[in-house]
Amino acid sequence: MSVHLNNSHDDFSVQVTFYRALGEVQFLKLIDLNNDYYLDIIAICPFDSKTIVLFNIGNGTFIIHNTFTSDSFPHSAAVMDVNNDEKLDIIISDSGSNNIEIFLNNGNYVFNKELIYEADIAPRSVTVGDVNNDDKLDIVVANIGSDSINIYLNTNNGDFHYKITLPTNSEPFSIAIMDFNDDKQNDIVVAHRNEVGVFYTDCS
Ligand SMILES: [Ca+2]
Ligand SMILES: [Ca+2]
Ligand SMILES: [Ca+2]
Ligand SMILES: [Ca+2]
Repeated sequence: MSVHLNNSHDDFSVQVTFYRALGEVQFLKLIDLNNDYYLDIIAICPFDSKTIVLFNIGNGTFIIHNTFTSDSFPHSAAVMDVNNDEKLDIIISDSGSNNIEIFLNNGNYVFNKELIYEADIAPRSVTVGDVNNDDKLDIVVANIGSDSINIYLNTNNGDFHYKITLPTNSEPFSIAIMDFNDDKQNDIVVAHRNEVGVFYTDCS
């Protein structure tokens, strides 16, 4: 995994490698995990079952802070404070074991697997957002193997056992949450192999 630095000519010609994976790196997420205003990197290598957390130390250098292992073929990561301790945690969709795995931040940004929720078949993409307007972030997963999404409602300070399943069109690869029709209710957008679909919140 490497970063192309923007030089003064905007040609991004300087490539700096920070991590060499055994298998392919198939997922990247940029987020400031440790509240120092520098975006950090979460990268996933499904074939190694590994997630790598690299911290940005502010001068174009990323250092590997933590790597952790999933059961089988992790494919996507989302970030939220699951247990309300004001430290961000990482949620992984593990497409080989048909689970979502929650790695809690131990306070020093070491992430340990503490919770597992069952998904349908081959959860390929995970995201978080408030889908029922209660100001608590929920977890939503796209299952490429069963043509479905699972919505895990945050029912009580980080308890996600209440699961709703919705059928989708063929092969949902990727999922995101936002309010597409400006009705103040978040909607869910799903990317399939050849199309994009939106689930609008039914306010009736
Ligand atoms: Ca940071
Ligand atoms: Ca937390
Ligand atoms: Ca919610
Ligand atoms: Ca909406």
